[in-house]
Amino acid sequence: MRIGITCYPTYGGSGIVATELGMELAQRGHEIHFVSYDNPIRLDPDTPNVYYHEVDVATYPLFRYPPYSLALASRMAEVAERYRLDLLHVHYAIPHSVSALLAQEMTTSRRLPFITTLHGTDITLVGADRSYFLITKFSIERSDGITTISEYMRRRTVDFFGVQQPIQVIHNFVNCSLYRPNEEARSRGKKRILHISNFRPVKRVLDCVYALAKVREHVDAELIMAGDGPDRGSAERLARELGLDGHIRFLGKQDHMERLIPRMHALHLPSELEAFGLAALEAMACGVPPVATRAGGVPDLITHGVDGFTEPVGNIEAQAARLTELLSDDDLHARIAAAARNTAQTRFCTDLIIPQYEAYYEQVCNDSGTRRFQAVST
Ligand code: GMT
Repeated sequence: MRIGITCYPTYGGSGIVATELGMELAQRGHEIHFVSYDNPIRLDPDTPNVYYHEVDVATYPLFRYPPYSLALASRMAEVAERYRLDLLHVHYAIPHSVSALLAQEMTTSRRLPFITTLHGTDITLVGADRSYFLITKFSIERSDGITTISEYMRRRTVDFFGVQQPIQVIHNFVNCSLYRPNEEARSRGKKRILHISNFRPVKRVLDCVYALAKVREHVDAELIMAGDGPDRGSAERLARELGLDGHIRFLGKQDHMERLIPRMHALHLPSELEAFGLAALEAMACGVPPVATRAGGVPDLITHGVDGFTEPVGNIEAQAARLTELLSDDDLHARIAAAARNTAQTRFCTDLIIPQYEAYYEQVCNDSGTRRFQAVST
């Protein structure tokens, strides 16, 4: 198939999933066209069958807010015509599904179906905001196919937006050959706790710092903070105030998580809400046990006490206790690490999930052909 993919190209789970999906599909022989304002991170430009089409957003003195959504729609329609795309697949509802809807209207030679994948904050934060509620609902309902990444997100979208169309749950995935344990790398140096995020308030990054203070009462551990975003400054300040600055490293944005994660002993994900928790899945594939919050779609991924731990949001005491156990009890660590790797391999590995997207694409294209036929014949 020839597929157009649009996502946020910057650091963030939805862009990562979209990029890796595109590259996996390309390896399976599909022709993939990324349409976005920048080269998506993690996109290997050397991948055969992958093309990137940049969206130029012209400015004009009248434009207080340059209309990216329109420039995107225009580029999507142009790419769809020129490369005879079979469908568009957009990640993160706003504004991508609105642009896809416009591109569909602009494509007159045939019906161009589009699929929207809902990732989390597009529903829970942005879509819930009064300014975007109606347009989010409208563009979801007008999508030819809707997928989301956890059962929690499916329920939440149905309950909150009253969407009647079926929403297909296709979980996030991980490449288990790339993300794999490295015992040798883990055996060197101190015990290390990893946090990965875009440091937005929903990630509760300060909880990582407070938890480290508690863990260090028992274990000489350090905290590695990967990523960047609005709350990085306050996390750095708190680390200084608590006298922990020598024990926390802020790495900023990282391109090669598959190299960093296997060197860690635990992952801490204390989010207020997490639609799925891709960072936890990547850690699990590397045999790094996650300590996360029992929030949103996380229980779709982590079975408490089996392949990781989930504790209540904001209960730093309980989260720190789990981290301490993992860092001080080698048998427990080995058991959870093996189970985590097993979960990634048997439930969320690319070989299991990518075919689900392929089957869904076929289904949507077939349904959309039927719909077009019905429209023509009535
Ligand atoms: O919050 C992020 O990490 C970014 C955000 C996004 O939409 O870019 O991530 C969401 O999508 C990820 C990939 O599907 C999920 O794994 C994250 O759980 C989800 N984040 C939230 O719901 C807060």
